[in-house]
Amino acid sequence: PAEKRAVTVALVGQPNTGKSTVFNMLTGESQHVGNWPGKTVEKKEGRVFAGDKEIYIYDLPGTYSLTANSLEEKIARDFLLKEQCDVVVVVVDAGQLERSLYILAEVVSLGIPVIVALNKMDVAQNRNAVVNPEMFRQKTGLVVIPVTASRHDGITELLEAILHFDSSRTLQSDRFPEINVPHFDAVLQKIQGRFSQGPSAYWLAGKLIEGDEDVAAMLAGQLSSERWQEIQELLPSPEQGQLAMATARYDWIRTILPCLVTSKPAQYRRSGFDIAATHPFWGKTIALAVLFFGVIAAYLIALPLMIPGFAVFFLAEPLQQFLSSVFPLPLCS
Ligand SMILES: Nc1nc2c(ncn2[C@@H]2O[C@H](COP(=O)(O)OP(=O)(O)OP(=O)(O)O)[C@@H](O)[C@H]2O)c(=O)[nH]1
Ligand SMILES: [Mg+2]
Repeated sequence: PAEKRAVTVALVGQPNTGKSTVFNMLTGESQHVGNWPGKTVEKKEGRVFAGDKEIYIYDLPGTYSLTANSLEEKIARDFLLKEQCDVVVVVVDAGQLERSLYILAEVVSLGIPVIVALNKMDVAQNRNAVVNPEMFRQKTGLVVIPVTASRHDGITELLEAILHFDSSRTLQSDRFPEINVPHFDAVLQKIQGRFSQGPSAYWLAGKLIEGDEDVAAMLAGQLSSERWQEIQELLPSPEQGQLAMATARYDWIRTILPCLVTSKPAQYRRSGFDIAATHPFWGKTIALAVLFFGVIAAYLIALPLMIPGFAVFFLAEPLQQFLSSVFPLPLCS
């Protein structure tokens, strides 16, 4: 029999977007799932056979960016940088699109083929926000699969997309988040074409601008000291660089977002009572009736409660006299 070809796939995305749910549905495993961020703290491997391929799927911890701010983020980042995965599936939350696109804005510049799993489509629909996968495809040039992982919707399509992924497909650079940051192009030029493996020069340049120490240490070790010196002279302060890079990514999100989501006007169906209660005549009649019966109801409920109160009031005096006769002074005076 023909040898099975292995494909490595990483599931990446913001915390709580549904990566482990997608993973479980794809692999039949049972990774910990719950409705709060930060559940997956280690990478987890699963395997599935499809077509003539053996697909290794990695569930990674949720991460807001590819900056190693926490151990979980470092695990996700190291996996993407060091393991040569064939495809990255970025799981985005269709119900919180703006936020969950941030990591996509960074991952697309890594140079690894990306598929977008547009998850929680059911949540978006319940919020009357229609997310349009076709527009998403057009605006980003990415393969976009609408998914509702918790109901297994779209999982077969996602597996198909992974199976048939055309790795020769190149992204058009004009669809990348454009980085309008001072000296970005100059830094990029100084490192472009120097590394045949690993992340793209585009991503590395961005990380240098952000003041990423690990990337800086790696490049300092691989470039000549003169070149590294030239680069360092171009770099802004880490704070300025991080702000500029984040702004560039959010600008990209804000340009594409309005094209991806259309909000339906809330379709609220008025019931018979709503119609009567807002009617010019019947509305006021109902309000008066509620007030009138409300007052009567208040008395009806209060009276039985008041009886024990009255009883205590009238019986207090004789009771005191009785007690003082049984227990003479000083207990009861
Ligand atoms: N409504 C709805 N809920 C979903 C869907 N997919 C996942 N969920 C729920 O979203 C929550 C988060 O899912 P997880 O799979 O744990 O998310 P995760 O991305 O692995 O989270 P971390 O590991 O913490 O980063 C859980 O409560 C899931 O049941 C979906 O398609 N629709
Ligand atoms: Mg998880």
